[in-house]
Amino acid sequence: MKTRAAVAWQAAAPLTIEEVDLDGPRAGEVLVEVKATGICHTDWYTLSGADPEGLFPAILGHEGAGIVREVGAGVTSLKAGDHVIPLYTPECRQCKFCLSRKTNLCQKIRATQGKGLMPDGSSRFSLDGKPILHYMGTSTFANHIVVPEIALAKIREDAPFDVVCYIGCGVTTGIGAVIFSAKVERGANVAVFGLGGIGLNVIQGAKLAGADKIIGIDINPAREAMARQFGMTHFVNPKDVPNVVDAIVQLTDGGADFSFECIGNVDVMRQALECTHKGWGRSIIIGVAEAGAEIRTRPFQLVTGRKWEGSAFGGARGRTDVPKIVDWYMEKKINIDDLITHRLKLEDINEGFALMKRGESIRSVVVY
Ligand code: NAD
Ligand code: DAO
Ligand code: ZN
Ligand code: ZN
Repeated sequence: MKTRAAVAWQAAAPLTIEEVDLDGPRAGEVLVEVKATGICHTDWYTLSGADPEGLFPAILGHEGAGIVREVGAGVTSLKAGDHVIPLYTPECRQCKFCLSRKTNLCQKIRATQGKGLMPDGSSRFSLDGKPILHYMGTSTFANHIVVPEIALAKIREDAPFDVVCYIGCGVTTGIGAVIFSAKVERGANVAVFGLGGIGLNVIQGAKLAGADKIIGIDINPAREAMARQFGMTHFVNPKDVPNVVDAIVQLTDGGADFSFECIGNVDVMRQALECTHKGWGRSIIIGVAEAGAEIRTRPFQLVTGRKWEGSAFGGARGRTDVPKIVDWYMEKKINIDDLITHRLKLEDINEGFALMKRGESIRSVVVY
């Protein structure tokens, strides 16, 4: 079939809208009509050329929601008409990683997904007979995609696509880091570094968990108002204090119980660790730093009981946890509506990246 897609031909060049060819689903695969997709920082990271694993030409996008249109041989858990969110972190429930119950990082299709290919080593997208690569196993900047069954979460049918698509990355990454990875306890003090599309979801996750002080840290003063709306109790602008670590230690009587780095800056990662409480503080890295970057601290920080950890896709097991997060939204336990600042047509997708780069959007959503 033909479908419309925004194609990334090369690094640092605008996406162009094309009618591409899409082969149908093979065994274990599913054809999905994407109804909406968010534009995330990671799409920009790859498009900018900074991602050393970025491959071109490719169809980017990893934050979508849509409807199953056809299933390939052997697919048992989904049927045409089901509403789904594609998962860049699949959940096969059979690999060593899934069976361990210690991680959400399913490895069943990792090798081919990282090469922009389907599990059988080929691409379903092409134009003029030349293959175009998939991206993060999702490629939601195409109106139709073919995805392995294990990389689709089935969701309730009354959930609006142009909102719950954000659960495909940012919402789950932020809220999940608090609930699934850190398991923040009621009454804990939490520090959140970076109040963008991820950090604001960490803030609302901390509120959901019943945290006491929720301290937001951002160099952009414009982020304070929205973060307060999502549950932040204290705001620190690093530009306004002599030492951001001291400021947080004072606000929390010795240090935060949990901190989350939601920027991707290794200097801030150090601040996030060192502002946690001696003896038990845990600092969770969510931000993705540039290739080759390294983190540093004095080892005595760890000897004295602080723990440095990380979280990918919020520690969520996608097929199991994503439908629950959709329920939380539908039950109004979490707010996604106010984080979606812009809605665009596919033709205007480059404007979505421009809004992100100018810091004017929290989340732009393309509606097909
Ligand atoms: P964003 O640009 O929307 O937000 C970043 C915020 O950090 C901005 O508000 C900015 O003003 C603030 N900031 C920048 N430098 C700062 C500094 N030195 N001190 C304090 N604040 C500072 O980005 P986002 O979409 O929220 O993504 C955040 C990070 O999370 C990115 O690195 C992204 O790649 C990563 N990410 C990780 C995962 C995962 O699974 N671990 C998933 C998605 C995104
Ligand atoms: O299993 O090695 C692996 C891949 C894990 C991917 C986790 C991605 C988290 C960070 C990337 C940002 C996603 C938008
Ligand atoms: Zn993302
Ligand atoms: Zn697995």
